[in-house]
Amino acid sequence: MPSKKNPPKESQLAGTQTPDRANTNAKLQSLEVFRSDATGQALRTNQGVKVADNQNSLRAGERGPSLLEDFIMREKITHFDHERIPERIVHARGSGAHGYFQAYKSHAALTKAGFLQDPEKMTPVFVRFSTVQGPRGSGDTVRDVRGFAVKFFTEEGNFDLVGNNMPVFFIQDAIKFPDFVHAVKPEPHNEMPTGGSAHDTFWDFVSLVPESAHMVIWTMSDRAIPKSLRTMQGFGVHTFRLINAKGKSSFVKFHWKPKAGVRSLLWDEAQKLAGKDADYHRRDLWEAIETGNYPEWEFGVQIVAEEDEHKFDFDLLDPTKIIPEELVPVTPLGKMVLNRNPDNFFAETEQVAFCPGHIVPGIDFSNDPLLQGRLFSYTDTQISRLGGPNFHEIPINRPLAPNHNGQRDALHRVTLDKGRASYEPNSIDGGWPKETPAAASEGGFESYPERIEAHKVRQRSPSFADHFSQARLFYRSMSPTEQAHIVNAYSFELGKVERVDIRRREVNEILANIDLKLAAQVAASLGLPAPKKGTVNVPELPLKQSPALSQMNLLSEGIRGHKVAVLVADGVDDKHVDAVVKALEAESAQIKLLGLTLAPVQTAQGKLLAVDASIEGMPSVLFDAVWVAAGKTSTQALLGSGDALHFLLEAYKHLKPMGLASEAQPLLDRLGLKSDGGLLSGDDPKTYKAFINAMGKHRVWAREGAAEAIPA
Ligand code: HDD
Repeated sequence: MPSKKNPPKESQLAGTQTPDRANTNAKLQSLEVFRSDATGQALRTNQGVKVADNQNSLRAGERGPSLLEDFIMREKITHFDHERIPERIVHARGSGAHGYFQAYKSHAALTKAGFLQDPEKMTPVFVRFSTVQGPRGSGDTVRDVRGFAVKFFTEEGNFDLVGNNMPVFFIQDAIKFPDFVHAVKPEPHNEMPTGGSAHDTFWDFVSLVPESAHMVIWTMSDRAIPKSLRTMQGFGVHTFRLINAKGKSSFVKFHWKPKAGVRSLLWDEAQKLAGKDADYHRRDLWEAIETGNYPEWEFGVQIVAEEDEHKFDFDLLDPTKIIPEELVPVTPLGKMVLNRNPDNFFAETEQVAFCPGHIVPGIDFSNDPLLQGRLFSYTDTQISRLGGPNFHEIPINRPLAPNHNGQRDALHRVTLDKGRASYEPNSIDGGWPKETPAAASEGGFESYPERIEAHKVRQRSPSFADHFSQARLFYRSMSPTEQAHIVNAYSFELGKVERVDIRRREVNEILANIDLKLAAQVAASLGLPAPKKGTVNVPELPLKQSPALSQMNLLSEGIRGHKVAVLVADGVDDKHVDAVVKALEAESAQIKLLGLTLAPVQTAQGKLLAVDASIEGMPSVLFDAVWVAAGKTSTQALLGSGDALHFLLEAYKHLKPMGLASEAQPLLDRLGLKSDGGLLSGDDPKTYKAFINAMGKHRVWAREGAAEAIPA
């Protein structure tokens, strides 16, 4: 099993490595001069005084009162009293990682951005994934949008791509963001629910705001319960511009495609995980990096020539619309690999400050009114969250590019600016720092000189008016299984809404406009009449389905990083365990041996076999698949364990591939489970292969009907 002690061979890390990775990592880290290592150092106060006693405060006599003069205790407690900073108003719960970006080749024809010119160049990145609704301590597996924010530390300055794992958004104009967030957040009177949207204020808002329909159906789909952070797509959402050295601009949409494929949890699994391991996604990301199974994404763009801006049946500036990949395929630009965990969660993941307004020459904004508002909001929020306008000096936010200018002072200023002239132009300091011309060879930033001739108005363009046709496209592009999950999600969420008029409005005025069958199914589960027709005319799109939207088409090759539980007990056949583990390790799966307790298992051959965890300690929801090893006695032991039987039944119910040695058949008999395409028994390499193939399909979807009949 790959572990920190036993990392996979370089050759197993297909596609993620370059020969000089270690050097590059060392080089990138050496740029971060702020990392502090206390190894071998004396304990001192913040003023540098060595501390002799960190156990006892200063007092008048052993049993006497504490003394105010105890500067050591006062300093320590004062600092502690102020350890918390305000959490992010949205996206408070997050997990971060370092890595690098590397272009596949030069993309000079498309953009002059330096980090996209040279395939040899590795640009450091820091990524923060997040949920949106819940506070810092909320569960990872709630139904929610996931933030996907990437900070590229390019030589020309920081570029932040602050995206989500869904390609659209709830609203079309930033002025509505506080309304939306107030509606989705826990309700103000009782601060419930934590981490979810299944409550009245959210559904009240979205049922009154039809522009949210497309994004809401994404959040009711399996995309909102990702299996892990490394199995999510990422999207820049808005249309941006890329500009080449000749000044030619193209519209682009940014995409991240995970090497590990796009996979999701089942809803029952997600809910259980929120209790069994609230840090499920954070832990998965951390462990994947620690064991050398580096998450990787392909970075790409959909490119629309300037002159084609108006050739679509939607507006490129409308953030509630995708450009279907069938119309404009994604052009791959490079890859991102996450290969280093933070040293300090607070200093890095909590203090990192993203802003969509952080761009570099060769990239520019579009006039998307949601993006335009974001350009203001992020810097503004950091001022209260991170305590002033110097947050760019916090180590995790510092650009690797130099950043000299005339900005001075303010709270927590760290830089010690030398010289007398903090203004420009100046003659006193030789005129420095000076402007740089915008020519590509020079590198000064220049905004794209878009011609604008317009009235100053508060108006939405009529080209933003269709709110349903793409929601419909999404629904109709889903497999029947995915559609069923969407019906269940709407039913569950609306079922939690107390007010019947809100439920009815969502069904009649939103869902009926997306798809009448969807509306009828949700209505049935809510005990409402099925709507006969929609409330608006929804344009029929020439594109009836977009296969690129269905996760069924987005699985990875192979099972690298999939987690497999191998159940063992006293009397297990250790040769069989070896053979299974070898077969799975050859595919770079991550294997855990689970016993009835943490005690080593006595094998049939008389050896002691160490286990990784107990069956009770690592429930089946933590795994992608399960194998039961051979052994007559061990099977008897498992048959006598309620935990083991529950583990298997739950794995079956969650449609997980299961493999059992022939001798373990009595377990299936006891549970009344029938073999299927993903429930296999046998002891030969052919069975292992079939098991691995079933894992490659992620779940045994054909089992869904049989599994539903089993009590949860
Ligand atoms: Fe936002 C955080 C993504 C619209 C205002 N947003 C934040 C984060 C992500 C996004 C990933 C967390 C960054 C991190 O990890 O620190 N936000 C989006 C996307 C949007 C979007 C993809 C639409 C396409 N956001 C949006 C609007 C506004 C904001 C319209 C305000 C007008 N977002 C914020 C914020 C946050 C934030 C309040 C909270 C913490 C922070 O910025 O740094 O300013």
